[in-house]
Amino acid sequence: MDMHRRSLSAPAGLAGLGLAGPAGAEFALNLPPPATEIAQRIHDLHTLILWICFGIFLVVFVPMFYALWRHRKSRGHAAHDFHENPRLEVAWTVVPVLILIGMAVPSTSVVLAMKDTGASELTVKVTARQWKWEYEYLGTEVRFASNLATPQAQIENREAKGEHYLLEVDRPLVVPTGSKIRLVLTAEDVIHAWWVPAFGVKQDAIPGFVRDAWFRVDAPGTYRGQCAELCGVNHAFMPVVVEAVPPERFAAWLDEQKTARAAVQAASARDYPLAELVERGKAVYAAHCAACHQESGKGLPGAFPALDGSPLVKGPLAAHLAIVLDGKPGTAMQAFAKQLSDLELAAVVSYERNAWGNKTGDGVQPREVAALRK
Ligand code: HEC
Ligand SMILES: [Cu+2]
Repeated sequence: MDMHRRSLSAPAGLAGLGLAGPAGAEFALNLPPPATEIAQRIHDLHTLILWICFGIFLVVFVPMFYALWRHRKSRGHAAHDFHENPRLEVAWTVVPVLILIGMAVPSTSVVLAMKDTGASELTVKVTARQWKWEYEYLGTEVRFASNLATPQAQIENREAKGEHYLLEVDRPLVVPTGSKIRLVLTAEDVIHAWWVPAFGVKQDAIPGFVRDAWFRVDAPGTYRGQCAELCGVNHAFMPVVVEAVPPERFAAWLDEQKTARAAVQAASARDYPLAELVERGKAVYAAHCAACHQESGKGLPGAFPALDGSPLVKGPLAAHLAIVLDGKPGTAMQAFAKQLSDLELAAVVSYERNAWGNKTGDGVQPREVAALRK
């Protein structure tokens, strides 16, 4: 099936107009190339409605401008003085009604198809948080967070921006090609929206509600999108990346996740020297905490507290662990107990206690974190 051929692509010459800035090569007047049947149908609907609008435009404006020009005053035209023409009035009511019905029928059919999440082969629960997506493959133990992977140095213009600037993550959502994937979406803090333009999916994730959406991709590849609901200062930093792989590779990937999970559990079962915990914690901090508390540990005054020099971080372990595990309800500080492994939690807490100017010289072992979970 060639879905792309039928699409109306913008004349290539437009890209050379210099309107497009750095993304010039991608500048196009149309929707992005569809990768799913629904996206193709949305695309076709959009094209159909555009042509209908264009037809109406011609029918209304061509005679109007012609009449204005033809019957202009300078030619000595006097206005006709007629009123009420039942035939004409019925026609200009009935014709638009028919046009509207002609538009409503295909639109409704596309909307119904978009909402039909039945008979799906795989369900992934998507939980949105400030500012990352969490994916849980229902019926399996596989569950992970997907964080922005663009280096901070690119964001702060200390390095050149990469090809997928702000559209890259550490762990993409992996799905099999050719299967109907159902997403059930919710959020833990504010409203976010999961959006992948090539799939024709844009669904709000709302705290306290579960919404669903679906897609089926046929071509293996990497598809990118973004959060599409303004969700706080780092709204621009929670991209969506989906990797569609052939079913055999998907099955192998699922197995790898199980093995990796067992390895994480095994890794959490022993003690580590403090230096190693701090070293590991630095990476966990960069991936999960630095977006708010900053790499420097200085936070952002008024929004995110500094951890460098924080009495809570330098104080008794129990209170420090408690806020990292359970978060602080009603604030952006989320509970990390379910998001991170015992080892990651032990590492990040040990790191905070020994990074920057915090030189407590103490740390916490994974088994101590495990004990707190019960
Ligand atoms: C989405 C933003 C965000 C992320 C990500 C985040 N925090 Fe926080 N954190 C906050 C906010 C906001 C507070 C202040 C809560 C309050 O009002 O007391 C806070 C408070 C804290 C405190 C208490 C500091 C003090 O002096 O009271 C610690 C410790 C902490 N965070 C550790 C972490 C760790 C460790 C991580 C990563 C695993 C992390 N945070 C990730 C937003 C965040
Ligand atoms: Cu968001």
